[in-house]
Amino acid sequence: MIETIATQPYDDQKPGTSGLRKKVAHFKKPHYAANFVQAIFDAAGSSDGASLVIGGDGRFYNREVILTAIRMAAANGYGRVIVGRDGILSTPAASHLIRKRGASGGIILSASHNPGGPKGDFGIKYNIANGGPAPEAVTEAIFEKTQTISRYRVWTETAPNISHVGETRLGDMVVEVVDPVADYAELMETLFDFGKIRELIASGFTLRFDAMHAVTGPYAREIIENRLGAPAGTVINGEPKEDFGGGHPDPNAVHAAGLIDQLMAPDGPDFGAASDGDGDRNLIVGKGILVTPSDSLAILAANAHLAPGYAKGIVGIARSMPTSQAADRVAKQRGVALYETPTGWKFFGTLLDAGKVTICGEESAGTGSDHVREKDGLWAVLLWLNILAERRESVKAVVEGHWAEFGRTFYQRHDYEEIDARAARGLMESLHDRLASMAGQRFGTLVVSEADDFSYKDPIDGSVATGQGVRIVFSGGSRIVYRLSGTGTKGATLRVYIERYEPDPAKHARQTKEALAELIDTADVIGEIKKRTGRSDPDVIT
Ligand code: VG1
Ligand code: CO
Repeated sequence: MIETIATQPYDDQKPGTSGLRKKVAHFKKPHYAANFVQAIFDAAGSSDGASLVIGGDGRFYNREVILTAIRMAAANGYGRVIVGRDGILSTPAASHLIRKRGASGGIILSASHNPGGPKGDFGIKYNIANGGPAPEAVTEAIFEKTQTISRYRVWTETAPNISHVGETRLGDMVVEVVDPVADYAELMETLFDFGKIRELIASGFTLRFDAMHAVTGPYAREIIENRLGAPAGTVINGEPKEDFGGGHPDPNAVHAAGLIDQLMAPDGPDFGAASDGDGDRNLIVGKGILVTPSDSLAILAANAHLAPGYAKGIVGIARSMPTSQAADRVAKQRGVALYETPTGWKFFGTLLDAGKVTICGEESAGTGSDHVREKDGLWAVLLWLNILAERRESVKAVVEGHWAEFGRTFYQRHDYEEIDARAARGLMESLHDRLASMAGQRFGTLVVSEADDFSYKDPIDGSVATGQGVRIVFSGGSRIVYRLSGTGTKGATLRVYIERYEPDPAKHARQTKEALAELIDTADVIGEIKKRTGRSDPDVIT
């Protein structure tokens, strides 16, 4: 039976870069999650008999919200929900299921790389029928609905057990529980030469995959250990836990330091990788070398044709604006298009759907292709392995060879986390105020050639996104970019992105922080970071 529950709007349900993210305690306020789910259904349009995919990264509170969402879907006219067993679906696996099953959309419960557990974060994200994150027009419509909501609909009876694969019913709706890994693993087999990678591993190539106690554990075990024959134990921290084992499932130099240390040891493995909470990010480490995500994007784009799924070559590359321009050089040399979009995967969807690009990436450790409409951590790992299996060179040799051919783009991102929100806004406003007078100004040896606030007009649907980050470009092409994060749940996070191109191979072996020293100092001078935030150093450097 359909029950209608009276509720009141919350004023803070505006989705950020990737869905709605708040502390668990915030999500547990009366009707908070239900309000947002109803707003999704109201904004998504007709659900009559449609299919909906539901899954999440297994974090604390996942199951409760999934069971509520199933009951709400039944009361809102959906014909079928497709749920990962135990509520588990990685973000890329959910994207694939939506596409494969022709669902009208999907609800992904995740706060991605943010910590979990009762004191951690929770999140809800809506993906549309193409499998990708809802574009801004849809997230805006959802937000509008949350502001006027007065009731939501829920099926009275409890949702069926989601721990067993199979079909049951709730009212008129079919509840189909699926193996979260099977379809995804099958898709990977169509893109990559599993036989070649198996041979590489059998030849003594050693690897480590750190699942960080997050969602990719079962996926990586099935694919890397079972199907590719890596020895048991290759996947570490492979048991998904509600609080990610107390860790922070962000595969970067700070939170994956243990894995990186192993790879820096002379007797360590040949290849290391890690993924984040919901499985869409990737970290790639070779013996003695950490591959920056921007370089990884460029290298994958340059070598993708070595994998069967991309043997015909790529048609174009898209990267988010703050991502380094290393990929641009590959696009230019290969004669394919390069698109620069705002931060967040939702901006790649139209380009992928229109067949304008094959590979997309962000500096935040996200890489993916037209196989789904999300970034995909394990996909990036498998593409790397396929390339290594073809080239039979070390990661270090591949990276250094790439720099020798295309030049090296030194790159760092500095994050200042949980800073005072007013101070952060003041910093950005002050930058805006000075933009017009910036060109021509000199800072040490650096001269500003252009300065703007990035805005983007989608070349396919014409939609416009403004205020996407302040860019300061210097003559010679070095850049500093400032923007505020749209995924944090406490205070504000300032991200400062710094890059410099170095064509001279004799200078490629320099340490990044030395190569960028003058730009790093200038970032503080122009941004007035210390003065305005009281912070002398970033919390995280990636
Ligand atoms: C961050 C990253 C962005 C990424 C987003 C979602 O956003 O910078 O590149 O798309 O997280 O990734 P922001 O607004 O905090 O800079 V995930 O893996 O958290 O879904
Ligand atoms: Co993620």
